[in-house]
Amino acid sequence: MNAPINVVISGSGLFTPEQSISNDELVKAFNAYVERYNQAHAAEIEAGTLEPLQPSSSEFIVKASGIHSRYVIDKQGILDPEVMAPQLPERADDELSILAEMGVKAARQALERAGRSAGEVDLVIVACSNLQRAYPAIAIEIQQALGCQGFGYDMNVACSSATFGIGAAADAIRSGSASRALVINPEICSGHLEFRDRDCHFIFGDVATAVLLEPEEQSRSASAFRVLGTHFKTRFSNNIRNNFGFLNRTAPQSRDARDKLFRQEGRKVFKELLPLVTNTIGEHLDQSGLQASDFKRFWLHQANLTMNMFAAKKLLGREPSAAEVPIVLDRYANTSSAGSIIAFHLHSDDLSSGDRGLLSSFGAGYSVGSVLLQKI
Ligand code: CO8
Repeated sequence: MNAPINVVISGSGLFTPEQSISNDELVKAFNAYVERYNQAHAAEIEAGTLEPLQPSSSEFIVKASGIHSRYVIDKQGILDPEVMAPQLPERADDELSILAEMGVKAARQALERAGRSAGEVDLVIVACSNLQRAYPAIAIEIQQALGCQGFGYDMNVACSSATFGIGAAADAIRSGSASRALVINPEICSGHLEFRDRDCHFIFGDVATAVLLEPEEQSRSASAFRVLGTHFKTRFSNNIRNNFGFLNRTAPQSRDARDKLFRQEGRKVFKELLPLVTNTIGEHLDQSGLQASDFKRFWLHQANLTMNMFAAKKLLGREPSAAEVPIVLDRYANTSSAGSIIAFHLHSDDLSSGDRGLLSSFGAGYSVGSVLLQKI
């Protein structure tokens, strides 16, 4: 019998859009929209038949989420009170699609860091929250753009897409169905965010991340992380939901209704998801014969600062240090599946051989992913 294959993450990549929006800029645009809306509906508001919209505030955003700014693909459209959405012109079928373009940039960096060429990759997984079209798969478009071999497919487990994608890629390499895999997470969260809704207008940002996985014995990377194990959990919930889909045209009366964009019950999510996250990670540690204290770093999903600190404290049984739980949501906001990978990409080079780190995602579904890593 062959010895089991150890799989490593041998490179990671990050594409950050050039434009960024501060809380103050976002709130100014939102409040201008609110003022216009309330003026336009003054008679109904006066008559008590319509509730006036309430303004947003930067102080609330920082206090409730820890977010100070977010990167976006199109700042102008989002900040125009008449538009309040990114404006991304459609591209012709023979042009590289925008999601593929971002993914290619992140993937190239992951390949470069791993010292590999695209032609040596034979599996491309695009794992993200919202794909810009039904088919052909963005992964297959990226496979062609990069010049990868083998096959590719898209998958969506919302914020947990990246960790589930890493699990699928590691399994494929171990089973022999692939020899080297790219897992790519292009997230244009601004495209499915309602910037007119003060409960969530501040939550998301745009980005793309990528990781390369390959057998440890083939790795050329000076900074590779062995995948010690993966563990996943899902439990159905409507508390984070987006009803956009190809059947919307079959019910034209509600085609553009609010439920066709992201919406959530933030408080309920907070309360229900946290125990699921800490229990799932706890289970994984137990199965692996390890404890939270055996881990130097926790690259957690980047949705909410309080949530991350609470989860880390629960796992460690003490206050975590800033170095143990790197935070990127302050300037990237919630980038869905990419968040924990950004944290990994920016905060893993300083670890030493033998150090362990835990990558975890949590989000819609509900879905939780836990990936235990060790620097080789
Ligand atoms: N400015 C001022 N006041 C506000 C604002 C605002 N912008 N927004 C709300 N308020 C008010 C509310 O109306 C409320 O007032 P009242 O008490 O009078 O009712 C008060 O402030 C408190 O509101 P909340 O209870 O909503 O505030 P929270 O402290 O709960 O904070 C958060 C809101 C930040 C949303 C918080 O609940 C949170 O982060 N929850 C966890 C969310 C989470 O982790 N979600 C994961 C989802 S991500 C995911 O899975 C990806 C899905 C796919 C990606 C989609 C991309 C678009």
